[in-house]
Amino acid sequence: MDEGIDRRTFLKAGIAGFGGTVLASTGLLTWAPRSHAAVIAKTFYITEGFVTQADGVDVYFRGFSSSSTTLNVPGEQLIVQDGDTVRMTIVNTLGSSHSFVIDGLIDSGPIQGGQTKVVQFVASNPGSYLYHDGLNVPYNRLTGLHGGFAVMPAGSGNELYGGSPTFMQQYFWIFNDIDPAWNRAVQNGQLPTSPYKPRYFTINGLSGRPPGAAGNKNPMVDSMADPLTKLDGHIGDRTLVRCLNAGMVQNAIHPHANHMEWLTKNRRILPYVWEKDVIPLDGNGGAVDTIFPFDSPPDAWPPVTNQTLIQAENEGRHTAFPMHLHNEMTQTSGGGSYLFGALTDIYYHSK
Ligand SMILES: [Cu+2]
Repeated sequence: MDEGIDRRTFLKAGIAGFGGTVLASTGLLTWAPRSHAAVIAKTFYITEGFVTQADGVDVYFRGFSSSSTTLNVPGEQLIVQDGDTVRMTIVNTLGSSHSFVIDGLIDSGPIQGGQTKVVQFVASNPGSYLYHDGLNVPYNRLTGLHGGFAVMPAGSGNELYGGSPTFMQQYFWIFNDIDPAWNRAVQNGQLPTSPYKPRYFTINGLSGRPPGAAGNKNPMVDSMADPLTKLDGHIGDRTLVRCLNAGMVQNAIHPHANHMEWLTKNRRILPYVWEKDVIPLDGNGGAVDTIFPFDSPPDAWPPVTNQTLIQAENEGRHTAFPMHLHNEMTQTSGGGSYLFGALTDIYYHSK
């Protein structure tokens, strides 16, 4: 029994406190390039609480949160540029030790329960990174202590790395898979004793709700409707999607409508840009960067053009195509409820 437990505040991540408070209502990463490096200061509070899953079950999580009274799973997305000095203040409100790690950039070392640590580093190697707790691997990371970190090339607003294919907007898709028995062990300060059996699969902390289900199209709970997760664009709005996997499961990212351009794998720039309709994403911190071109879908009938989009919108209809993972288990929750898993929608809008 962890005696620290009564001192702590258990948060119920509700709807309002959950997910990217600084990003406000959208998952779009907004970015304006600068000609000079800056000092970027950010404070994260390590907090804990419960998040209601797609089948109604409350599951224990810990997160790098934006305040001591919220629970953010994943933590807020951060974007800086090459050469910036990043100063992170990590306030550990829990009784257990945690750390803040970005592989290749920073490792805070252990931060004891109740302690605060400030770490500073210079951002380099433009690309997409998972920040995560490097202690008690992989349990603390799986329990929610992770988030997305992006380094832009200095002075560039439309490249992943200097000279990369260009984009007009960018998003994170941060995947996780959750075994509540493992989270419960972390809550109790123990190591899990059961084999890993993930029951929930999330993108940016949310699962999908299929049509007809309670919460369908509620952006607070349905990843297929949440602006933190879905893609929005006009025809031609080339969209960088930074895909990171905090979970254990190997994923296969499969968008409808367009193939995606596959730029990197685990931060290595690929020698050729392949256009693929399924892109593999490794478990345990895997990373791929892709561009969804937002072309008129070549296989859609009737055709999708700006004109048909205008007409559809005038008639009150959305034009959206799903992105789902191509392994069956990830499309479920609670051990089998189909379409309550990691999927989202790609919305085409008229200009
Ligand atoms: Cu499909």
